[in-house]
Order: sequence, then C-alpha cells, then structure tokens
Amino acid sequence: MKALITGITGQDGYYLSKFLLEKDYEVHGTIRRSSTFNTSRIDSLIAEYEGTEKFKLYYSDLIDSSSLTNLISLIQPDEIYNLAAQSHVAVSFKNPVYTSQTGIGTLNILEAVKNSKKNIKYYQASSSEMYGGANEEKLNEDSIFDPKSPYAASKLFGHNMTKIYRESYGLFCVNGILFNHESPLRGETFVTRKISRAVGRISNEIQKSLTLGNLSASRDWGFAGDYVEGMWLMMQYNQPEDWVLSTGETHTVEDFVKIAFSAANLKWSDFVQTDKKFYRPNEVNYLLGDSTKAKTKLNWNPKVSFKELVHMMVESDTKLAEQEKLLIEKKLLNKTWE
Ligand code: NAP
Ligand code: F7E
Repeated sequence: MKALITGITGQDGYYLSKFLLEKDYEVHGTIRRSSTFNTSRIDSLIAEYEGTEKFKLYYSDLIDSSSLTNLISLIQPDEIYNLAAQSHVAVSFKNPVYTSQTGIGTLNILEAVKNSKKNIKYYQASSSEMYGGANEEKLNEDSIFDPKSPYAASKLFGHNMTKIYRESYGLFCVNGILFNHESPLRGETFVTRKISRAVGRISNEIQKSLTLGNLSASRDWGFAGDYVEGMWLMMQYNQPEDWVLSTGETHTVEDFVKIAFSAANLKWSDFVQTDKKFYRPNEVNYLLGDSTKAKTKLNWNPKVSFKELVHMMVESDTKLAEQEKLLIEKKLLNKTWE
C-alpha cells in the first residue's frame, strides 16, 4: 500500500508516518521549502529508511495546485492523508487570507483525486474548531458547525468540499473531525506544549515564569498517537463517512497547568500569570466530543488518559530542558525564557 501525506513534517505527520510504516506501507510525504531545515520531527524516520523505497519526501505547497497534481500522478497513491494546514487558530486572525488559501488547497487535491484513473482514498483533517464551542454540549457528527476563526472557516470549507466530492462523484473521501490531540511533538506555541516546555525549564531553573491567555477555556485533549490510528481506521471502513475522534472528557487550560506544575512538584500560582495579548478576538470556550460512532463502528478507543498525557509531555520537556541547561552552562547556548 502507498500513502501520500501532506503536512508530514507536523505533529500528526510524524505519528501517522510511523504508524503506516509499521503496517508496511510505502510512505510519501510533502515538505515545504524553507530557509532552515524543517524536518526535525521526522529526521529519525528519514535516517531509519534512508536508501530504501519506503519513505520519500517531495517539495510541494498546498496552494500550488500543479505541484500536487503532478505528485499524485507520479506516486499513484492508494490513500492520501491531507494533514497540511496553517493550523494555529490565533495566527489565523493575523493571516486570514493565507490560512483560507490552505483550506482551498484541499480542493486542489480533491480535483486531482477526481481526475485520477485510480480509485484513491482521501482523508481530510477536519477540526472540532468548526463547532465554535459556544455551548456546553457533547458534539458529534450531527452537531451544528459555527466557526469562530478564519482557521475554523477554512477547515469548514475543506470539510464541505470533501463531503461534496464524496456525494457528487462517488469518491472515497472521509472527514476526520478531530478534537485537540497533543504529544511531546506538539508545536511549541500551542497551549499544552507551551505549558510543558515552561514546566521543564522552570524546574531546571532556566525559566522564571509563564504568561498565558484565557485559563478558563475548556478542551477535549487526547494523545496524537491514538488519533492517527483512528484516521487509518476511517480509511479502512467499508464506506466513506465523517467521524468524530475525541476522549469524551473536557478540561480547562487551568486544569492542564495545575497537573503539569504538580508533576514537577512546583506550585503553579508562583509562576503563572496572564496577559490579554494571548486572548483571541473570538474565543472557542468549550469543546467536548462524543465519539460513540467511531467507538462502535471502528472499534477505536483512545488509550492515553488526560493525566498520562500531561505527565508524558512534562517528562519529555524536562529532559529537553536538562540538555538546554547543560548547553547554557557550557556557554554553547545563550538564551533565556521569560
Ligand atoms: P502541525 O503540527 O501544525 O502541522 C501542519 C503541517 O502542515 C506541517 O507539516 C506544515 O509544514 C504543513 N503546512 C502548513 N502550511 C502548508 C502549506 N501551505 N503547504 C503545505 N504544507 C503546509 O499540525 P498537526 O497538529 O500535525 O495537525 C495536522 C492537521 O490536523 C492540520 O491540518 C490541523 O489543522 C488538523 N487538526 C489538528 C488538530 C490537533 O489538535 N493537532 C485537531 C484537529 C485538526 P511546516 O512544518 O513546513 O510548517
Ligand atoms: O489553544 C487557550 C486558547 O492554541 C487552546 C489546533 O491544533 O486544536 C488546536 O487549536 C486554548 C484556547 O489550540 C494560551 O485561547 C490560553 O482556548 O492550544 P491552542 P486550539 O486553538 O484549541 C484544534 C482542534 C485545531 O484544529 C487546531 O489546529 O488555550 N490559551 N493561553 C492559549 N493558547 C495558546 N496557543 N497560547 C496561550 O498562551
């Protein structure tokens, strides 16, 4: 089996690649050209599969339709996982046009899939952000979408197009409506990783404090490793549908902070402050998912609990901070945090 993954350099790109390679897939992935190396998450896979045909990377951008069309006809994948996006909600308010263009990129891939002679299965990375989170209700595949950010609107466009191509042309296109999922490889500007990074550095005495935004926002946080298995299961189901992946538990940002600091035997209120600059123009207050459908039909069950996830991230970031401290002491790194 051959899979093409856009956004392979991201958090989910790493976990999905690893999962598919272990299932003996040939994995092809798109990376963006940047002035510095941007493959740190997948460097271990590049090294492991060097010189084999199992893991291949190509330069491409979601908003360059010809690069995607050419790649799809060159690779002839069995499955495409479209994970690429400008995925940061706060950034989407600063870069709304670019964020929306990455949403339109979905359409470039769907067109290529439609025009391909091969029956290619397509996975779209949809998001719980599309619901808007104004009410304290459990959200499933039938709940109403009410996007609150350019990111969410862009994702809803991709979601709707995926459904339209499925229904109009009989393509195997699925939407995975995934609630927040995190890991030690989460981008460092997302709140969970910002917290675990700070806890690791504060406990190593190389950071003094942590400034956050809205502590009362509530999210349904799971582990990314569990969620990529769900993506694959959706693609193996006997028909293309839309699926919610979530844990069914919600916690506030403050809950995450408390558990993370106590994992390092630190009193959070001694270090954490808030600043309005980290608030969003329009907040998604409360997200709680209901994955009954995925649990029943796909037999998908998240394995890592909220507390285990927080501890996993703090443990990993404490090790990273220990290395940073050593480099600072040897004067090989000249950096301070807050
Ligand atoms: P991530 O770590 O931010 O990774 C995003 C990936 O997209 C990176 O590889 C990035 O490349 C690539 N990318 C960004 N703009 C691109 C463009 N114009 N053309 C090609 N590639 C581009 O995100 P993630 O957490 O792995 O999430 C994967 C997908 O699931 C995203 O679409 C995200 O919106 C969606 N999602 C995530 C969550 C979550 O909680 N993690 C929940 C629901 C949905 P660079 O490395 O070069 O930046
Ligand atoms: O914010 C609050 C913030 O940026 C979570 C993306 O993967 O999941 C992610 O989007 C909450 C928000 O993730 C800070 O206001 C407080 O309420 O970690 P986040 P997100 O916006 O939920 C969804 C499902 C996706 O699809 C997205 O791609 O935390 N918050 N203080 C903060 N957030 C950040 N980033 N930084 C703070 O200092």
